[in-house]
Order: sequence, then C-alpha cells, then structure tokens
Amino acid sequence: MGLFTATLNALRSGLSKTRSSFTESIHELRGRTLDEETLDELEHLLITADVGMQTTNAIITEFKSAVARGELKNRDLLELLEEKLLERLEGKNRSLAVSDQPPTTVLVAGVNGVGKTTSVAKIAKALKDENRSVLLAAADTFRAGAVSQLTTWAERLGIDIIKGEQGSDPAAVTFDSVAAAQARQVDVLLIDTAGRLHTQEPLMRQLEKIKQVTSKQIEDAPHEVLLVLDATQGQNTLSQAKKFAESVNVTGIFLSKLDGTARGGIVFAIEDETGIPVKLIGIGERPEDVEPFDPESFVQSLVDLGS
Ligand SMILES: Nc1nc2c(ncn2[C@@H]2O[C@H](COP(=O)(O)OP(=O)(O)O)[C@@H](O)[C@H]2O)c(=O)[nH]1
Ligand SMILES: [Mg+2]
Repeated sequence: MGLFTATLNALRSGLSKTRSSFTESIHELRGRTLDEETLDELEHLLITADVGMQTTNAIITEFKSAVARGELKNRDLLELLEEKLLERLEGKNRSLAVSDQPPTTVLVAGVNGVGKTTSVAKIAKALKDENRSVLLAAADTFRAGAVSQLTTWAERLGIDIIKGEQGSDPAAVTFDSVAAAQARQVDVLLIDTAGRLHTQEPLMRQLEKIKQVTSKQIEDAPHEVLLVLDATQGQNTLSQAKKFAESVNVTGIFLSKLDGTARGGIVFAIEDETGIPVKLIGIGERPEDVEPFDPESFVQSLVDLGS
C-alpha cells in the first residue's frame, strides 16, 4: 500500500527528543581529529541512543579502517556517519502488504499499552484520507474499555467497526469482521488485538487462533501482521519482538512513541536483532501523528547536516 507520504518537518519535530540529545552531541564531534578518543566518544553516543551493539560496532569498525586508510582526511565525520547509518537500513520492503483482492487484512499485535489501538486509528485515518474504505475489528475483548476506546475512534473518524461483548471470544469477533469486510467489499480490515489476557489462555495462542480464523476465510490472510513496539521501552522492545516473531509471522513493525524518547536509535537495534522491517512510526497521540518509516529522512533528521 502506498500509504501516505513522509513529511520531513513532522518527523523532525517528532524526533525532537532524540535530536536534542544524540544529534546535538554528535555535532560537537564535528571538526575534531578522528583519533581513538573521538571514536570512543562516537561509540558511546551511539550506544546511549540505543543504536545497539551490531550497528555501533559495524560503524566504529568502518570508521577505524577508514582512518587507517587515511580516507577520512577529506571527509566530514557526520557525512560519513549519515552514509553508514543509512546503509544499515537500506534494501528492505517497507510498504504495507496489499491484497490483489480486497479486503486486505491487517492484524495488529503487541503487549499492553504500547499503542496498538491508537496505531489502528492512525492507519485507519491515513487510509481513509486516501479514499480507501476501512473496517475496524475490536478483537481486544478482555481489557475493560478496550472496545469502547476503539469505538470512540471509529466514531470520530467516521469508520465502521465490528465488535463483540466484552469478554466474548476474540476469534469470533475476528470471524465476524472478516465476513463483514468481504460482504461490504471494504479495501482494508484492521484487527485490533489484546496485549494481555485475564484468562488462562496464553496470549500467543490466542493470536494464532485469530490468525487461523482469518486465513480460513481468506487464504492468504492476514496479509500483514504488524507488531507495535513502544520506542520508549528501549531494549525491552527486542525481547518482545523475538517472542511475537516466534509465534506469529510478524511482517512489519509499527514503532510507536518515537516522540517520547531520546533514544530513537532503537530502530537500528530492532532491525539488526529481528530482521523485521520497521514500516510505520508513531510520533504523537493524535491520529495524524504517523509516518511511513523512510530511512533517508529518518537518518537525515538524526544526523542533521542541514541543507
Ligand atoms: N506520545 C505518544 N503516545 C502514544 C503514541 N501511540 C500511542 N500513544 C499513547 O499510548 C497510550 C496507550 O495507547 P493504546 O493505543 O491504548 O495502547 P494499547 O494498549 O497497545 O492498545 C495512550 O495514552 C496513547 O495515547 C505515540 O506515537 N506517541
Ligand atoms: Mg488497545
């Protein structure tokens, strides 16, 4: 899906916390001699921004060999950093999967409080703004208020919603929503799920069940399994991603709350550790506070060479 376009200004302000720590700090290194001390400081800054060991090591190693080859004499440290950071993110398909035959079904998963319901509303709004028809499924039937939260969004955005009683079987709600999406011929069905259960049933088993219900009705559904990770949770996001990826085939990550953290470098760690592409980012609480993840503008905002 060519879901909306990135706006650099919104991204820059959404990343303001990361920019006021990481970006400002790396600018202090500009013009410094590229000796061991400078590279140690750069390494420290990358780790502090949660970039992770893999990307940090790769970048520092490349810098060291570039210095040894004398290549950095005429190169700007930040230009080279921008180049290397971008290389780490290149070559991934970041667009949302779309089915030739509607409805495209998107399953949204993640632990409690990471921003699933908000992210569903954001995607729904973006799709609606592109004149696509959308249906929401409230398959978080456990948390008190979860269904009404999504219902409120649906009303505000003028989008239909399929829901069951609180406590009802989320697989049944899912079944109904897929049937309704087919009958109404909507373009996209967005399924909001629970992040925590008050039953004996393990969360992952419930997700698998929801997934199975959709694929029984539409062979290649769900076309997208989006895992929502909360950027403010830093390194904890990595273990969450691994756990979900073990049970359901996660096809993309929605990284929420990037506006709430100074450690926006977590994007690199997530992709290094999981191999799953970050497809969308959340940069605020409003339905319009979402951007497709665009490596180039992301890295540009982080390094901020100016134009
Ligand atoms: N600052 C910020 N807050 C967010 C973002 N996404 C969600 N939230 C907030 O996170 C809280 C939990 O969101 P919710 O969608 O209910 O999470 P869920 O339990 O995973 O469904 C709410 O207060 C949201 O407004 C974001 O991108 N930025
Ligand atoms: Mg929710």
